[in-house]
Amino acid sequence: MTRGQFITFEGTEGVGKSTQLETARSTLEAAGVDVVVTREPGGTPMAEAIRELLLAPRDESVHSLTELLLMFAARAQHLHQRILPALERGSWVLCDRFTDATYAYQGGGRGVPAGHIAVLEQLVQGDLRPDHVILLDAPVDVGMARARDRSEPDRFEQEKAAFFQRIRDCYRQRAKDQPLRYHVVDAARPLDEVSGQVASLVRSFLG
Ligand code: Z5A
Repeated sequence: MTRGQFITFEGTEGVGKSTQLETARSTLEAAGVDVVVTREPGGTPMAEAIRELLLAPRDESVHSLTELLLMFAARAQHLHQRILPALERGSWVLCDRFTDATYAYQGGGRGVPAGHIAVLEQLVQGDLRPDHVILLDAPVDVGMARARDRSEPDRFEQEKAAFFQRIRDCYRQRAKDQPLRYHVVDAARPLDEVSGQVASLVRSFLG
């Protein structure tokens, strides 16, 4: 049995990750691939409960290490209960965010040293890294405007534009540093163009 591929979707809020995950799912299913779609934080009942803890707006200020450890607690559960079993049975896993989001949000956004994140990454994941990271990149105000129409902002969405700018800068730097793993898509383009680019990228992963 050949191991499935692990593909993650990243970017600042509202850039279209959920939308493009569906493009990737339908492209792969049309090619006969068994696909598992999931998200972080979340993906199992317990990890979804941790997601609720993380996203709930609260009066108490949340320490950056508390946030970091909860992200990896949810990830350990998700990885071992859901992602690894799916990859091992040959399914492809499409995940809305993964550890690259931790480097961008907790690292770039909150200022946690990358070395601390790397220690937890190795502890929780061993050598597992996404095979491909699709970075949907758009100016912060474009994503914020797209996300604005939704319900009450969560704890992350309450942050200011400067926080999301640091996150975007961090993602773009990581894409420059890891050009084989990262695929940058201009997410400010009209929806049909972005979907077309994501579909052809995903087809190229089929080999
Ligand atoms: N987080 C973290 O801090 N550390 C971590 O390690 C992880 C996560 C894993 C929850 O993530 C929060 O967790 C997140 C980071 C943190 N906080 N923030 N911000 P999330 O992924 O669930 O939340 P999100 O980033 O806010 O995702 P989102 O708002 O759901 O956005 P999206 O999935 O990228 O966008 P969308 O729902 O596909 O599209 C938004 C709207 O734009 C929708 O109406 C679309 O129809 C429209 N759209 C999409 N593409 C286009 C184009 N090209 N043109 C026009 N309109 C478009």
